Amino acid sequence: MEEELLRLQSEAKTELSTIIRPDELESFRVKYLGRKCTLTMLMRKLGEVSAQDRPRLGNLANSIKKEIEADFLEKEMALTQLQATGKGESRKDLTLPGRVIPFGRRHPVSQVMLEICRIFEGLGFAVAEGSDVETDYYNFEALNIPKHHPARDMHDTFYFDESVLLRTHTSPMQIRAMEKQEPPLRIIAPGKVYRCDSDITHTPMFHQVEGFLVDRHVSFADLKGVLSIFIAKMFDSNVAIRFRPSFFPFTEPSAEVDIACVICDGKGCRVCKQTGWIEILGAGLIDPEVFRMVGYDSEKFSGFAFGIGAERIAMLKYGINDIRLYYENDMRFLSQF
Ligand code: 2U9
Repeated sequence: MEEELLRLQSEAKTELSTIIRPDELESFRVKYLGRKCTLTMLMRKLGEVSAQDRPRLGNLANSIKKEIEADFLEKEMALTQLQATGKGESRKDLTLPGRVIPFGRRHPVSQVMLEICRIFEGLGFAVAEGSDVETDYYNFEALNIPKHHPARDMHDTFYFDESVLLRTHTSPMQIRAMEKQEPPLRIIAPGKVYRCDSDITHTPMFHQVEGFLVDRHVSFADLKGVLSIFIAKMFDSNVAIRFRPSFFPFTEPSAEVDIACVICDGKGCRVCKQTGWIEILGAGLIDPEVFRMVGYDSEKFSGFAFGIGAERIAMLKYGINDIRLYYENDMRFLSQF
């Protein structure tokens, strides 16, 4: 009997420790302290044990019963307290609808960047990414932007020190690519760029996708062909395009590319300043001086390059008139895209 009593004591302790709900506690009470419980049955059998052992076993049975009763009461109080503070298992309402997990989405500028990259990847261009922090050499010198050029002014460029800066375009990537590889090369460089500028059409940080192609016998006609395909895929396949002469230190000849205004269809409106045209990118044939800096022979090779401002393309695509809206993190604005 002693063995049975001790086993019961240990079983009761273990079972009580796992109880977390009031209904489990009631089952425990019936099992270990009820009128027909094992302990009561054992106590009733005390009359059958020898007179010598009876007092000892009787005392043991009584102390086990008291211990189980005390542990039971302690657990009951603990569960009542948990219920009152709302932390108890019984406070869980399993009929409540599940929590809705909000799904994020890509920022409109990221969407446009990806779309631009996909179009050029489809034309055989490989993506190259690099650091936002650059040196004066890769950002300016190697791109034929001499020491006294206005673009190098503190008012246009964020400097860390004399020769380390935040890149003002993704072109340094392309210089590095040319330093590593011989032509033919077809690369696009997407990424963040930084300029000291802020108004409704400029933010100090914006996104560019620049691209270039170098091979033998590359001409302006190749540039026109590639950019026409890009514009047809990005905008309407029938949109009118025009190339206007321009100047960039790293391309010669250079051009700015316009499309017929997507708002008024070329008729003239406030967005296109009544011209019927909207500028969407800059481009040109790579200046032989840039080739010289990377050790390419400009007698053998020629190439074209272009630069696209992603925010500008997104503004045109989505009819947005203030670039700063992209960076205010207003969910009412961003969740529309
Ligand atoms: C190398 C050589 C030439 C990249 C080019 C432009 C013209 C251009 C602007 C578009 C909108 C900058 O973001 S923007 O303000 N870019 O007009 N970019 S040609 O020419 C290169 C690049 C790399 C080695």
